[in-house]
Amino acid sequence: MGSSIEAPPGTGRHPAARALAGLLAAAVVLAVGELVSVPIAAESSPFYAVGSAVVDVTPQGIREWAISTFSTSDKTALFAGIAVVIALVAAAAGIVESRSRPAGSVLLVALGIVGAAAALTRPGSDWTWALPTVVGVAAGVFTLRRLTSALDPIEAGAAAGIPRRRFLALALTAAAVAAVAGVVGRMLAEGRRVVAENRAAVRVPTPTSPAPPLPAGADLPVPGITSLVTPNHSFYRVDTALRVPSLTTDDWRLRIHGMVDREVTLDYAALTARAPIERMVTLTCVSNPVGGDLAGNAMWIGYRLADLLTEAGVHPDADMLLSTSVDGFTAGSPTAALTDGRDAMLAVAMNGEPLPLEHGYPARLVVPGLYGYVSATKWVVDLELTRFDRAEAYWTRRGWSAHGPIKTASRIDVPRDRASVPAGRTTVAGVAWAQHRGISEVQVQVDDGGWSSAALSSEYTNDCWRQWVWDWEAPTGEHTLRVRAVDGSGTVQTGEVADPVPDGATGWDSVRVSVG
Ligand SMILES: Nc1nc2c(c(=O)[nH]1)N[C@H]1C(S)=C(S)[C@@H](COP(=O)(O)O)O[C@H]1N2
Ligand SMILES: [Mo]
Repeated sequence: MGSSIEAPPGTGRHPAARALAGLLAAAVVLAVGELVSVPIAAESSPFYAVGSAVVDVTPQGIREWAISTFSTSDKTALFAGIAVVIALVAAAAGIVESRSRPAGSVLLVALGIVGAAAALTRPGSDWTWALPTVVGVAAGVFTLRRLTSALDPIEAGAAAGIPRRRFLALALTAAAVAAVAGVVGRMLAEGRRVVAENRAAVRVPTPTSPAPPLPAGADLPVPGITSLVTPNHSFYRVDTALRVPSLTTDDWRLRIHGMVDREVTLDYAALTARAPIERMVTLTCVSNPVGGDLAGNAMWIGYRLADLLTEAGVHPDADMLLSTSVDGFTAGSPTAALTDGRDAMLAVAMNGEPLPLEHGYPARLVVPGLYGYVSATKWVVDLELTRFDRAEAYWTRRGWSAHGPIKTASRIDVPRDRASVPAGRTTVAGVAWAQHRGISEVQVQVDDGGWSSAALSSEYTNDCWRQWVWDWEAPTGEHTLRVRAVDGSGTVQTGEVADPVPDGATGWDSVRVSVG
């Protein structure tokens, strides 16, 4: 390719090298797309999404022909077919790309639009499913521009040997990037698939201590209000995991050690041979701002931590349980909060399913009344009994408080902030929580008027949130609604405004509405 051949009009020199540049750029698109798809969903990778979309739009007759012609390898044939089309377009993209005429980049972007459209139309997709294609195409265009400009005589210099050396170095780099991204992406996706299969085969234990039945009126059917139970798919997620750890029940072990009489190590079978409890508990993140939605309520099944700690025999001066996840996150919980009779547990199920992978599969801690960062370790594998004056957990090292009891909070769900409502009777509603103390009253204030008591949903347990509803005779004009709760001990939620750092936000949630 070093010898100077006459290039066809409109294309650069070295067409074979340019075609190779296009192929490498496409490999980078697919491999980076594969890697970025891992934390999102396997089906969001551009290659897979296009394949699935092609299957969906292929007329039944052709599909039957493909199945009968390629028998069970019809999927392989399909992917091979797509690969050939991509390779042809990519080679063409390389040939027509030049420094002055980025037509090849435009072709890659066009391929990207097809990939993103396919991903965004997959069932269950959301906007994030476009990211693997978008990031992949950006990396691919960058690769294509670098490689082809190395072949451009203006940039690379006229001497034949120089562009060849430079091009080869760049091409090898692109190939290596594509290979590493592709292999790592495939490996991670495979880990996730293995765990998903393991989870699908896990049986949710039948609680020997089931949750009490829900009283009537515990979940009010008010439009726009937060439902009593948060479905798993909309449960907030907060963690430091760049990718969800892949931990199967076969690999899971829990070690209880430190200031104990006897070290205990459990595998999943030994854990689930114990008596499970079922309890509803509302989790809250310390980072939740006033009025925010980093809180969710679920029915958990798990094993009482107090019992596991008794088996190990906790030393009386061990005031901290330092829990560690398989990916190295740590939380420090006061031993007292785990042994004072509340239903602190090592949970394995959430709302009737094994824990979702994102929520700590196969086992996590749930402690009523403590913020997640000091208690709710997901993918938990290690419990060390220690002391607050000896150990520091993940977020405490980063400036957050060592102790994190949940502060009393209340939120207005309807009307929404800046909503317009017609004058007259309007429903104001929301939720309030003060886990393990319970909510005894919720009060609403209009502008600077007095505080009125809202109606409350029936209390289920004091470990979960409670809905509130207030009927407002709304007068015309601009108004501010405020809410505050009174906890089970009679303490009124403070109106003093504090940031989430270091131990949780305070202040009253408010909305502004225009009535007219
Ligand atoms: N392994 C691990 N567990 C973790 C965290 C984490 O970063 N890693 N974050 C904690 C925090 S800050 C919160 S608020 C809860 C959130 O739990 P969820 O994602 O199931 O809602 O998990 C806790 N458990
Ligand atoms: Mo959190």
